Amino acid sequence: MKSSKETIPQLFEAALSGERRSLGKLLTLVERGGETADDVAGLAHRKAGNTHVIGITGAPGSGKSTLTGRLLELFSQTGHNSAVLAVDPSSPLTGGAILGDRIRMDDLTDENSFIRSMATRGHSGGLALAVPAAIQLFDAVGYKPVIIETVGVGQVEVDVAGAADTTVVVVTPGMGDAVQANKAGLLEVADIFVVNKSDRPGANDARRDLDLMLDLGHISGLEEKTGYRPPIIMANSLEGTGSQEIIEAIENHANHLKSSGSIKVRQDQRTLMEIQNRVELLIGTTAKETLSTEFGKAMINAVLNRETSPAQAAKSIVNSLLND
Ligand SMILES: Nc1nc2c(ncn2[C@@H]2O[C@H](COP(=O)(O)OP(=O)(O)OP(=O)(O)O)[C@@H](O)[C@H]2O)c(=O)[nH]1
Ligand SMILES: [Mg+2]
Repeated sequence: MKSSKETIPQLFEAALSGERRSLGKLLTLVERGGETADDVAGLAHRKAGNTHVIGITGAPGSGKSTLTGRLLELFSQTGHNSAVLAVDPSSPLTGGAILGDRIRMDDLTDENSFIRSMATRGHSGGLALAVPAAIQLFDAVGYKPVIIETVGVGQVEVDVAGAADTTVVVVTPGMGDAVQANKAGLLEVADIFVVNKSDRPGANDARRDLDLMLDLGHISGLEEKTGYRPPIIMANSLEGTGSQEIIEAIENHANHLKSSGSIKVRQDQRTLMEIQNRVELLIGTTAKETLSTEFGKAMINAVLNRETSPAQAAKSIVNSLLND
């Protein structure tokens, strides 16, 4: 009988054999962070490397979840087992929104798809570690593709987009949405643009704005280097218009990544980022711990007594860490 005492390798084996409940438990462990999460990530890493990761980002309410649901349906119809990770970086404040998301998207779940919302609970570095680990877990147990949905409003989201092989940026008609997306740095990370809610007035203007920005080279410089220009696709995700075209654009981009060799560059870059994030987190944590040791307290006092400067104290503390 299965009990709560299942070990991580047991849970992982069960998840590999398609047991959804075990996969759910492992994802919870990954989300909680700490050494247990590292153990899960370690097992997943060894079996990962086979999926295609699609990032879907855009302003709040632009229709990312609705669109994702459409893509899931189409992937499922063509025999794909796809997984969705809906990431809400601002979760401590807007926890309700992500719950709403989960309910809306769960309506669309079938046995071929796995949908999971991930909140960061505000712990430092949480998102940077938990997102790649969750992707690798989905990858390891055979989900292909893996879709990450993030709200595109800041640097964190741009970083999360960096976790994807193909990034889809969703904009909507009106109020210079494309210009806003540009300011948020989202145009540079876009491999595919979707003008969603194209049933609304101003959809053609949004398309034209994006086209102009592409012409002006505001976006990436990838075009000159590789001959790839991000396509702009009009969609109405309430009705499903444009979804098939988006899937074709994703396949086209995946083929481009393979033929140009950039897939390896992206994946290597991603691995490097993950290691770097982990190094920074480990050093940061250890440094904070050092501050409450006798040595750390003595350094703080020396600064308070103006015997040494904050910069000097910081250097001494880092040196003591490196020589440990
Ligand atoms: N008119 C119209 N409405 C749409 C379309 N796509 C989505 N919507 C609606 O827009 C609203 C927001 O859709 P979501 O899919 O939740 O948007 P989201 O980007 O996932 O939102 P957050 O995750 O909260 O940032 C919902 O009421 C959808 O029904 C579309 O193509 N046309
Ligand atoms: Mg959503």
